[in-house]
Amino acid sequence: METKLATNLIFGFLLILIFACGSEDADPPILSTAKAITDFSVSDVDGTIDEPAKTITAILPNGTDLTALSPVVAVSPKATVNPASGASQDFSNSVMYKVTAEDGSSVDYAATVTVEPCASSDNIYGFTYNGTNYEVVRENKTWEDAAACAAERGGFLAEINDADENAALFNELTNNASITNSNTTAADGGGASYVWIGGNDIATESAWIWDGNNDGATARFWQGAADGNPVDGLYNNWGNEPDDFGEGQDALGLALTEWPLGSGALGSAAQWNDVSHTNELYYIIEYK
Ligand SMILES: [Ca+2]
Ligand SMILES: [Ca+2]
Ligand SMILES: [Ca+2]
Repeated sequence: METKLATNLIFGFLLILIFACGSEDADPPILSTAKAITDFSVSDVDGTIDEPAKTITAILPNGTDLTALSPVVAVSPKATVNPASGASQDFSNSVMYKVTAEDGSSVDYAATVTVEPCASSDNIYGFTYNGTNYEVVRENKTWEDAAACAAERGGFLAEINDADENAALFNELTNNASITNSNTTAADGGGASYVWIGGNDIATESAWIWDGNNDGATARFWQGAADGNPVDGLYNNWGNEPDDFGEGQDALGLALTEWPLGSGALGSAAQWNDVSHTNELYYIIEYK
């Protein structure tokens, strides 16, 4: 009996020892609560993370398609993120990124991606004439890109409807818009200076239309070359043009100087010339 009692005591002691050791092992591990987005980049542009607000913003170049972007997202150690880093997302609207910590707690970040405007406000001169708002944009674009920017801003390349409007625009361009003429020249326009307005004959040679947002909804104002005719009595202010010179000239420039520059044999400042639509010129936006 004594032997058995001793054995039970030893066994009991061992049990207590094992239990004691075991209970130490069973202490719950400390799980990380860290759940921050620590880095966010999209198309090689670093996003700005506002940690208190749980928002992320990034601005991509004008023209970027926002519907399929794959941001690279870094999160706290042991946390996970959904959508995953590198997963393609549609950023037409903000996208929520849920970060889940090791302990299962989570937080949502709203990621908003926008594109730069097509024109910098530093390069825009706005004015009003006869109740209509206009903007002169001192940035060089092809006629199509200028028309696209006009449309993006809610307007159209200026459509000049009468001599008073032409004179008012020319006055603003030459006296108030801070244009350096040598920054907006067309080599095929006698080396003179021009700004884009909304006319072109891109679709049909010699059929000149107003289509300042390039949407195909048009009004024809001129038919033919320099010896052509106005259509429906609409205003024109051509120099000795249009002549579709050289490789072809399909877009409408309002001249800031005479052309050819220094001679003026073909036209005067404030008149119109057809020049290649691939020239990169300043432009005038009109708003209805
Ligand atoms: Ca107009
Ligand atoms: Ca032409
Ligand atoms: Ca011409």
